[in-house]
Parts: sequence; structure tokens; C-alpha cells
Amino acid sequence: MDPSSPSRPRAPHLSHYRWSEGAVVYQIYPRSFQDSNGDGVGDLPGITSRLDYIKALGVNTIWLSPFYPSPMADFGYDVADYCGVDPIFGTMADFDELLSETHHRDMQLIIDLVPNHTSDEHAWFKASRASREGPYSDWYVWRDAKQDENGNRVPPNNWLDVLNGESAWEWDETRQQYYLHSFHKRQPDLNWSNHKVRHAMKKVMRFWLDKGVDGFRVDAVYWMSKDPLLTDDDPNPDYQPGVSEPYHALLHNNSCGWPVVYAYLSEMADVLKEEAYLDHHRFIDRQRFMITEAYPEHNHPIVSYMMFYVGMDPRVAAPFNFEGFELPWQAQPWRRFLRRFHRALEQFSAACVSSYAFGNHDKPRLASRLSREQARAAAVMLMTLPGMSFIYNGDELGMKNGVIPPEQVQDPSTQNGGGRDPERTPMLWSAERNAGFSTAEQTWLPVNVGYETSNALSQEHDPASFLSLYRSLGTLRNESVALRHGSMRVHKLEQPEVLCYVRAKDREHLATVINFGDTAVTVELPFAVRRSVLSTLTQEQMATADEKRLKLEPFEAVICAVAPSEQNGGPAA
Ligand SMILES: [Ca+2]
Repeated sequence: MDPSSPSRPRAPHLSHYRWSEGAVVYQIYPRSFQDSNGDGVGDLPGITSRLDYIKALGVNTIWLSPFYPSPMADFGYDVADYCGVDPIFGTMADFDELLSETHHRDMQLIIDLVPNHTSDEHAWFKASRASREGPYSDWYVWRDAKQDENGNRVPPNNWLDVLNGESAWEWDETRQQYYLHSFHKRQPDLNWSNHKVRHAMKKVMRFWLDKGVDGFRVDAVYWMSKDPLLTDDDPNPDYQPGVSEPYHALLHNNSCGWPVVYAYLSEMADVLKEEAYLDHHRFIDRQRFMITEAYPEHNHPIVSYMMFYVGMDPRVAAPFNFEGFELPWQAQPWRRFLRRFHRALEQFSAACVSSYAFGNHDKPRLASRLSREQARAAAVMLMTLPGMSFIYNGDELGMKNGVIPPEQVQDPSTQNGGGRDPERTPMLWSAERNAGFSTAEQTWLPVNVGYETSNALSQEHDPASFLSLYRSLGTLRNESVALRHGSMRVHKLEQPEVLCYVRAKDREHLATVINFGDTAVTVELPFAVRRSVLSTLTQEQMATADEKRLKLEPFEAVICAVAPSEQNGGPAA
């Protein structure tokens, strides 16, 4: 493929579905995926060299975490140039090659957009801190100092930074003012109430859309909008000093999440619908899409998620759903959530695309949060729920948190009991040096122990491995119109520890049944089982179908084809 030509025009598909519906999305943390030049850090050519592996998982969309020029104070989430490639990851030609090769394999590529803040090395911030008068003076959140009773300089209010729970304000000697940083002090917050900032960010979106990217994952959106009067946050009555993270001393009711954020986001989403990006509008499966990162408000998660549809066209945007991290691994809370959430989406619009994730670069590994059997059942749930299913790189191998010696800690965040390095360790490709990730003497984070016996290569040939399970699930999801585009109906069974839901489209009805309990159980389903399709246990132990009765081993998850009935959204058999 010629990397200099925009790679977007591809053989048009005659599908009337959008690619986002039922997508299998694979999140790549570029630093840790594949190093191609032996410097111990993953890079874009490394990713390109692994595209066939990704495709074989049944993935149809890749999400790349940031690869932009950055001083790496927060490993790329501190962007110094939104329209470039950091030399550590390669060149723009490497990006073009990756995009082109991704499209060549009929996969989409979405990229991380970090709109809330830039690096302190971004040209906008350099200009903004240089003068209170210049054209960029109001692009960031600047305020004069306050004075305490002794006349000492103090920050404008009590807001805290997310990464360390210290003051979110940093004094700047040049401007003789404080600037706001909701995250690291080297990540100053952009002033989104300035329309020039919004205009500039939409230009960034067009730069990448013109190259042919299929959409964006939008980072940390809650912080884009805060109280313009900068009122103090309220104290958190549940805060336990010395036990809770310092950031949770306050409720953050004014420092983030003001409703104007939904107007900003719908303004961004409108870019995806501009004429230039609907060039294949006859084929809606080419529609660009963006997904926003925001963890829900604890007491009302469904309200939290639905707020993102205010003023939003659900054909081009959706909020991330983080219940895969928020909910305990129990049948009852999941049953309740799934029933209520999908009813709310259906009522809003048939065009809504939900999204599920059980792992990402900010949260402890799935296989460390749960047991091996539970993590396999979670994989079945992830890949049979509606909407977009996000797999974090390495979770398909059952990778666990790495152990980071104190002298090798990289993450600037001290939250979550010592930072996010454990979930960011290098991919385990093979039994070779550094697990095949890199030929360097030392990799940027240490490689997990045990890779000699369990890695992508060894798991490929083991039918009981995580990789084999994920590949089967990916293939199943791609081949199943019910899993990709079907309705969702949650059933309540006699056994409270068993979750059951049916995805149905046309004549295809697939039930997912998960035993959350640690004892074997026989359940009576409200419909007849036709055949078992997949189980988290090996073939020999597979649940046996017996009309409406199904036997499940402890922690087993099964998928089975069932007879259409009124109960599961189909015509009575
Ligand atoms: Ca490298």
C-alpha cells in the first residue's frame, strides 16, 4: 500500500450496519506492545508487525493510546503536539503505514484524543504562560493567588489533582498567577469555555479524520467543564484519612462534571458528521465514531451514562461503560444493571451503541482482580454483550499485574496503591528474551515473570488457554448476527447466582448463562436449548443440554443456541 495516499477509500461494503455495532475493539498501549528497534519501548512499526495476530482475535477495531510528541510526564497523556508522532514511537510515515495496513485487513483504527489538558511543553501553553495579554493568554485556566491570614500566597480554591490528591493549582513565576491542572502539574487544563480552544480541538480532529482514522476515544471528559466561579469542592463525608486516597477527601462537585461538558462533546461529535467525512454515506458501516471516557457517578450510574446522550447523535458517539470495573463480580448487581441500562438505551434510541470493558491501562488487570475461572467467564460476558467490546492488550492472554521493584517505578500517579505500572507491563509474545517484546538489555517496565511457559505463542497451541477462548469468542461474535446486532433480554432464573441473557436477531437466538457461584448447579431455562456453542471449561466438561435444563460447573459460563420463544424476543416456536 502507498502510505502517502489517504487510506480511507476501501472497497465499499454493502452492509447496512455500522462497524461500531457489535465491534470487537482491541486497546493497544503502544509503549508495551512491540518494540521494533531494540530501545526497550514499544513503537508503531512494532504494532504494524503484529496486525495479523490482532486480526486473528476477531478484532475489527484498534484503539491506540497516545503516540503524540510528549515529554512523557504522564506517558503520552501529556500531549505537546496533537498532530505529530513522538520519535520514540516512530514517524508520521510509520503511522500512515499502520493505518493503511489496518484498513487493508478490514479493521478500523480509532485514536486517543486528550482534550482536557496539554503538556506544559505544548506551544499553546508556552505562549499562554509568557503573557497575560497575548492571543493564547486565555487558553488555559489562570487565576490570581489568594492570601491567607498571614499574607502568604495560597491557591485560588481547594481543588485537588486526580493523580496525587495534592492542590490542582501550580504557581507560575512568569505570569505571577496560578494555572489549573486537574491531573499532573505538567498537564495544564485547557479553558474549554474559550471558543478558540474548541475551534482548535476540532481542527485537530479534522487533521486525523482527513488522514482516514475512523474515530476517537476521548480522554477524561468530565474535567472539561467546571464551575466558572471556581467554588470550593465540598468535603466527602465518607472520607477516611489514611485509608482513602487523598483525592477522595473532596466530592469534586465543582471541579468537574458541569453539564456544559455535554454541549462541548456534541460540538465535537458534529465534526464526525461534516460532509467531508460522510463521503461514503451510502455505506453507513463507514460512519466515524467517538467514545468518551467518564467514570459514572456512584449513586446513579445509569443517569450518568445517559447524560452523555444529551444533545448527542447516538449514531456517532457513545459513553464508555465502566461497570466492568465498578460492579462486584456477582450475578445480582449485573442482572439489575443490564436490565435497567439496556432498557434506558432502547427507550432513548435504537441507534445507541453500548460499550463494555473489563480492562484498560488505568485499572488493575482483570486476571488479578478475579480468579482464573471468573476472568474466563468475564471474557464470555464481555464478548456476548451488545455494542462495543473492548479488550485491553494482554487480557486475552490472562496477563496478571506485573510486580514493579521500587527503583523501576515509572508512573507519576500514586493513586490506587502505587500507580498504574502493573497493568502496563510488556506483552508476552514468546519464550524468547524479554518475552519477544524487545531485544533491549532493559525494557521500560520489567517483563512479567512466568512468560517462558505462558505466552501468545504457547497459548496458540493450547485449546484450554485464554488466547484460544478469546479467539473462539471473537470468531463467534463476528459470525453471529445476534451477538453483533441483536436485541438484549435479561432473564431471572430460580438460582440467584446464575445470570442469563439472550441476544436475538432474526432466527438466531443465543443465550449466555453464567454461574457466579462456587458450586455446580442445574438451572431450568425459560426456553429450550438446541445446542451448546461454547463453554469456559474444556470440551469434556462442557455443560450438557437437556431440553430446558442446563448443568453448570462452578464459575462456568456457557453460550448456547436456544429455540426462539416469546420470552427471548422471538416468535413462539
Ligand atoms: Ca522502540
